[in-house]
Formats: sequence, C-alpha cells, structure tokens
Amino acid sequence: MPDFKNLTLSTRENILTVTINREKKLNALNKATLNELKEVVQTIYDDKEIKGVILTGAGEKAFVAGADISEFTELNEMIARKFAEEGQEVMEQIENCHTPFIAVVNGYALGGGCELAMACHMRIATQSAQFGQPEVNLGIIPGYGGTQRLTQLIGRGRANEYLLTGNMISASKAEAFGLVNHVEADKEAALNRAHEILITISKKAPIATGLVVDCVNAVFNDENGYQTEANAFSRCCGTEDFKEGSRAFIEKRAPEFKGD
Ligand code: CO8
Repeated sequence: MPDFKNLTLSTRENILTVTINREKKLNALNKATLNELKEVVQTIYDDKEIKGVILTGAGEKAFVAGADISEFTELNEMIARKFAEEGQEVMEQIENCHTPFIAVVNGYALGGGCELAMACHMRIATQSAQFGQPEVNLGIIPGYGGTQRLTQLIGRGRANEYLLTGNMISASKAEAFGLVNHVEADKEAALNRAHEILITISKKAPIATGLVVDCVNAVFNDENGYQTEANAFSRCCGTEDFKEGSRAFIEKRAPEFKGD
C-alpha cells in the first residue's frame, strides 16, 4: 500500500480503515486529498485481500467539512466543471466498488464530506454527527453528486428542503430519514459496529456480494434493474461458491467460500 500525506491507513482482519487526516482543517477535501482517495480506491479494486473498507475522519469534530474552500479562488466555469467531474468519478468508483465501504461519520459531514459519506454503501454515525449540503451559503450547489444521492437517500421533499436551506441534519434525524444505517454513542462504538458488519459480509461469497452492489446501484441507473438482477442471479449459479454454499447447507456445516 503506498504512503499518503493526508490519509492514514490501517488493516485489521482484512478490513481496511482509511482515515482522512487533516484534523486542523476539519478534514476538508483539498485536491491532494481527493487524489490520494482516488489512488487508495484504485488499490482497493486491485487488492482482493481487502474484504471491506471503513472510511472516517481524524479527530472527534469532523468526518469531512467539505471540499477545501481555500482552493475555490482558482475556480472558473471551465475548471469548476472539470473538478466536479473528477470528484464525481471518485464517488462513483466508491459506489460501484464490489468491496463494501462503510462511512463512520463523526461530527460534521458537510458538502463534499456528506457527498463522500453518501457514496459509501452504508453510513454509521456518532450521536454528534451533523450532515448537510451548505453550498448555497457559498453561492454554489453540490458538485460531487449531492443533489442526486441526497434525493435518492432521503426523498425529494426533504432533499429540496436541506439543499435549498443549507440546514444541517442531526444524527437522529439522519437515522429517521434513512440517511444513516445506525447511530452509535461514540466513534469507537461506531467503528466497532462498522467492523462487525464488514466481517459478516466478508464471510459471504464475494461474487454474490459484489453483484448485490451492482443490482442495488441498478435501481438508480438508467437500466432495467430486474434484468440486471436476473443476469446476476444466473451468474452466481455458475460459480463454485454457489455449489459450496448449497453443499454446506445440506451437510449442515459452515460454507467455505473461495471467490470463484
Ligand atoms: N474548507 C477549508 N477549510 C475549512 C473547511 C472547508 N470546507 N471547513 C473548515 N475549515 C477550516 C477553517 O477554516 C478553520 O481553519 P483555521 O483554523 O485555519 O481558521 C478550521 O477548519 C476549523 O474550522 P472553524 O474554525 O470554522 O470551526 P467551527 O467549529 O467554528 O465551525 C464548521 C465548523 C461549521 C464546519 C465551519 O468550519 C464551516 O462552516 N465549514 C465550511 C463548511 C462548508 O461550507 N462545506 C461545504 C464546502 S463546498 C463543497 O464541499 C462543495 C463540494 C463540491 C466541489 C466541487 C468543485 C471543487
């Protein structure tokens, strides 16, 4: 795994924890950090030993407080489109990854930070977490997919309210809205919960879990999701893991999936 300046990586039981580490700037996503994230996501695609990823922010105050506003002075219409597309690509890579990502959201997840958390397959928040898309306060709108994913996750009316007012969403509201999967008392509990879920997933057949990701994403893509599901189901039935899963059930033992 390469060394990063703004990310800290650690692995336990094949679960990789990626911590965005710019605590003094509330882990704001500057260009360098976004590039490092892109690189680490590529590494995760390539490394089959990594069975799950926890994405979190350093310290107690923020997950990520947004794109780095100090870099906005160089933006014009042309550069802004390029930056938005580059950021969107990283979010999409995370969303489409067959290795599951869980965002552990401690404190602020604002702007690009909320967008990053929403690109993950699941979100676990601490009680102090605050979500929001405050871009309208800066005279802009979300650029890393926030208008789309917030609407997908909490529905049109609520998304309009929070995107138009820039107001923050508390952890308890986020849970009620379905924006987060669970709320835990503190960061340690949230990290443990995320780890536990990823370990559970890691024991399933990887081809099947990867195809679940594709099928769930198909709901939001311009494709026939039922057809995507039928194709994926059929693909699973051609795997060794399917034979092993059925055999193990009949023999009343735990399956040993190998990923083929
Ligand atoms: N960018 C850069 N620096 C930041 C950011 C940020 N998003 N957020 C916080 N910081 C810095 C502060 O400037 C401050 O630095 P310093 O100590 O050097 O002055 C430090 O972090 C601590 O912040 P505060 O002193 O402001 O802490 P508070 O507890 O008083 O306030 C808040 C916390 C409420 C989170 C406040 O910092 C805030 O409002 N931050 C900005 C939140 C925001 O607007 N985020 C959205 C940014 S826009 C965006 O993300 C669009 C994404 C798509 C862009 C596509 C093209 C590039």
